[in-house]
Parts: sequence; C-alpha cells; structure tokens
Amino acid sequence: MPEYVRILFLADTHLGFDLPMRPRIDRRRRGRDFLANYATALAPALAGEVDVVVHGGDVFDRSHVAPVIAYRALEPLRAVADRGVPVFIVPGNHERSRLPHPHFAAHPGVHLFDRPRTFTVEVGGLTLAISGFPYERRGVRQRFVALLQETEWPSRPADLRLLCMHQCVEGAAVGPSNYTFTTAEDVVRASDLPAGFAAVLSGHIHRHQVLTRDLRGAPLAAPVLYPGSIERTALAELGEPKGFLLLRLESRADGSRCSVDWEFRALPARPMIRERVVAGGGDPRLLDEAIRGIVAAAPPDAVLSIGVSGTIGAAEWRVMSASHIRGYAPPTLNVEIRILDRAMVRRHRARESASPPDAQLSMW
Ligand SMILES: [Mn+2]
Repeated sequence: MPEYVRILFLADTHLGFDLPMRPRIDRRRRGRDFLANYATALAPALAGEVDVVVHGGDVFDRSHVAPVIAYRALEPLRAVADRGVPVFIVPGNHERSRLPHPHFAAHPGVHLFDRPRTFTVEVGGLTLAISGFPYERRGVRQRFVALLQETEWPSRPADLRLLCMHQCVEGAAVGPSNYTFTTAEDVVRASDLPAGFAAVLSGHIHRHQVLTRDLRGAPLAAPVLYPGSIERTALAELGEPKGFLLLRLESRADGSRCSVDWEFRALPARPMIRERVVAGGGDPRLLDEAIRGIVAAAPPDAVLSIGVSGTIGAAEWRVMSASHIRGYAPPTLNVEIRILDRAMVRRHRARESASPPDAQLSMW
C-alpha cells in the first residue's frame, strides 16, 4: 500500500461568468473558456490519477445561477465521485457561502463544507481527515480560531490532515502592484494557523501562490496553497498564469509531520491586454482610428480592455458603442471600453436612458 495521497486542488472556477442563458447578441463568450478549463482541470481525476479532489470555492460566479449552469458545474464532480474519488467542496463568497442547486452534487462521495466540519476518508491505507468551513464573510480574523474549533478536527484520529477554506491569509498578494494582505478584518492571521495540518488549501486569491512564511519571515505551521482561478476574471489578473494544483502528501515513517509536494498545472488563459486612449480634439474619427488600431494590433483571441479619458461627446460615444466595434473587430476578440471619468458615464447614462441598450456604451 502506498503511504501517500494524491490530491487535485482547484478553486475559483467562477462558472457562469459571461455565460448568459439567452444572449441578445452572438459573440464570443468568455464563459466557454471557463467551462473548457474546468473540464481540463478535472480530467486527471476522471482518469484515476488522483485520490481526492478539493474545490476551494467560488465554483460559481454568482449565488443565483440557472439550473443548467449548476448542472454543468456539479455533474462533473459527481462523475468524479462515481469513479471512487471523493470530492470536497468549500462554498465561496461568490456563491454567498452556500452552493446553489446542491442536489446536482448529491452523491455519497461528494462532501460539502456547508458548515464547519471534518470529513474522514481512507486512501491507500491512510486515514485522511479533511476539515473546513464555508467562506466566512464577517471578520474571519476574529472568528478563525472558533471556526477551526467548530470543525472538531483534533478529536478525529487521522494519519494526515488538511484544512480547506476560502479566505485571505496574511501575506497573500494580488494585482499588478502586488498588493499584500496584512491585518484587515477579512485576513486570517498567519500565527493562528495551528500545527497538525499537512497543508491549508484555500480558494479566494486568484493569483496562484504558496505561502510558507509569515510577514516577519517566520515559518508557517503548514503551507497555504492557492491554486488561483482557472481563467482570468479581471484585469488585475493580467499576465498571471492560470491553472490548478496536484499535491502529494506523504506520511513520514517516524510519524512526524508529513511531506507535501505540489505541482502547478497550467491551463490555457486568453491574452489580456490593457490600453488607454484619450478622446477629444473635436474629431471623433481620431478616437475611432485609435480604437481600430488597438483592435487590429491585438491577437485575435485577446481580452482587450481600452480605458478612455478626455472629452466625450455624442459622436465619440457612437464610435465606442458595442455595435460599432462589433462591425470590424474579429468575433473571437472580447473588447471592453472603460470610461475613466465616472462623471462622464453618469451624464451619458442620464441622457441615453430612453434609447435601446445596444446604442449605449456596452461592455462586450
Ligand atoms: Mn473568486
């Protein structure tokens, strides 16, 4: 019997993102990329290459989703469980700490952290205890120690233990400026992580990272692993590799702390490009040409975000409308126009509120 456990850990799949049920217009939907990456990420589990699957939360992009989206998200997890691979799900903040349509996941091998609790499974002769709790939205910093206690983890005999959650931990970093979470109410203190867990598996932070030390450089009681999101959900993730984690936990012969190895498996992520143009100068053709130039230079499968500043009149709004840009942009491209001056947008919305939505500024 091998004395190790192989775990597939994915999180922040945000299914339902840009996936309208009745699209008004036919264009490339980023939601399909998320579904494709979700299937790719789960493939090793369906192929029998892992012993356990953990979803670290934000399965869905929203707390209310159409049944067909819930089915497409949860049925694959049931299929994994049907192969004899137990599945554990942490509800995240995007599903408001509870999974919608949970009946699609109903299977004796699918375990949901609907409250703080500890599940125990036998894998390859080892007893694996998996503790966790759903996303805590009110002051996890204050509540963390109590939540852990509510899982009753120390009272469950086990060879290996994991903690699963969907939270920020002190030291986690995001965004182009490398913003690092420190002492806010929604950040778990590194020193509150107890000894006894082989690893902490967490969703919520969309950049893949592994924390092994606190902000002062002291080693953590257990590594905190973030697989990150399976595709880029926002401009803040521009340039970040996307994927999931394969873990191998091995218990040491002397019964001391076990060893944890991890491998990041990359998933295809569409190129995300951020550009800026300045409107104004009295001739809307200049803005039209500037946007056309950016579109022409972008790879055809890019997710393009164009920030517009300057003076925007009626003619400028027309050249930035979704219907106008759709007229020349490749259908495989996603274009978003961001108006950097909020007051300009408010005035425009007030003026245009009676016109059909397609004539208004749209994100697409
Ligand atoms: Mn998320």
